[in-house]
Amino acid sequence: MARPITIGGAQLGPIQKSEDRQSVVARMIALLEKAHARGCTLAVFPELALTTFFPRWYAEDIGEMDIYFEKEMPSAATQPLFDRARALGIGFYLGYAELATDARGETRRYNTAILVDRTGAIVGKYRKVHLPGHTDYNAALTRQHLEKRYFEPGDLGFPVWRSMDGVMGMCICNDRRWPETWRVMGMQGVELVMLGYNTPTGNQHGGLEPPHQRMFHNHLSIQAGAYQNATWAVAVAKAGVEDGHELMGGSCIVSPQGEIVALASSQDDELIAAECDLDLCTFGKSTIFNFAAHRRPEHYGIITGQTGATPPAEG
Ligand code: CDT
Repeated sequence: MARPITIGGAQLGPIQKSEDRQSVVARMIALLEKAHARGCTLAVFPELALTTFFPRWYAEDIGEMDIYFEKEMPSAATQPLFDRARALGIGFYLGYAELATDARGETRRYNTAILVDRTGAIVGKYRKVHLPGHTDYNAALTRQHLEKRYFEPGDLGFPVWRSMDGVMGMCICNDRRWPETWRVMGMQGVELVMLGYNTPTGNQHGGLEPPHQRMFHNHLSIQAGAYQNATWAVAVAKAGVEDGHELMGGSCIVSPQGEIVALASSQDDELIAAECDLDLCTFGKSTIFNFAAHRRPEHYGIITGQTGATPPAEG
């Protein structure tokens, strides 16, 4: 039996510091209209989709960056996106910076994504676990990447949700490079992993990793994660030259066989779409990646027992 769902990857071009949320939301709604015209019932937007990628800027006082965070969702600025999506019958993944207050009344900052269903209800929330970059200003780098300064690691794990006729999971940008991200969702039977990203075209450590390799690693990570867990994946960039810094495009939709079935060709606002039959996950999940039949967890303890690698002693 087929379970097709037509999904849109709603890539955004650059968002300059000077662009306000109302303008960005208008661009996102235009992409939703295109998605609807192509028969999509689910759309994926990038990581930190509402503003410029502010972690490239250093602020001594991290509170100065709170202007880029959302205190509630939907917010006044994003309500039109929720309203239009519901009217069109499209669910969506949205990445944003979340300013939360914990049970003790303390402020928490997360790099967050939510999944909204076709009725406009928020089905689930994910907070980015693998935060790349560094905490303090580093003059040796060609560019700062201060996610570790402005966010704390997510505290929600990698949950999946049964929604919109499938088992849905989310992660964010750097998470895609970590097989653990995919496998934890794979172990919950995930059928579609949605993720947004903001990935600089150049390596901040210098020229050792040219742009073509960075794009290769982007796709390699997503294709491997999808194949090894027999899941669809939709990965969506914020791309182009943002405040003088270039972010790669390459948004893609990947099948459970690990093949790219739709690929963005620009570094601008662009909709890619594909009909994704969620039942195609069954083949991999019941054969080569039949976890119950083939996994050997008694040999995997080192993965959760430590962070750094421990090579054998020399000599
Ligand atoms: N946003 C994000 O996670 N970007 C990272 C690049 C980090 S370079 C220090 C990524 O993995 O694409």
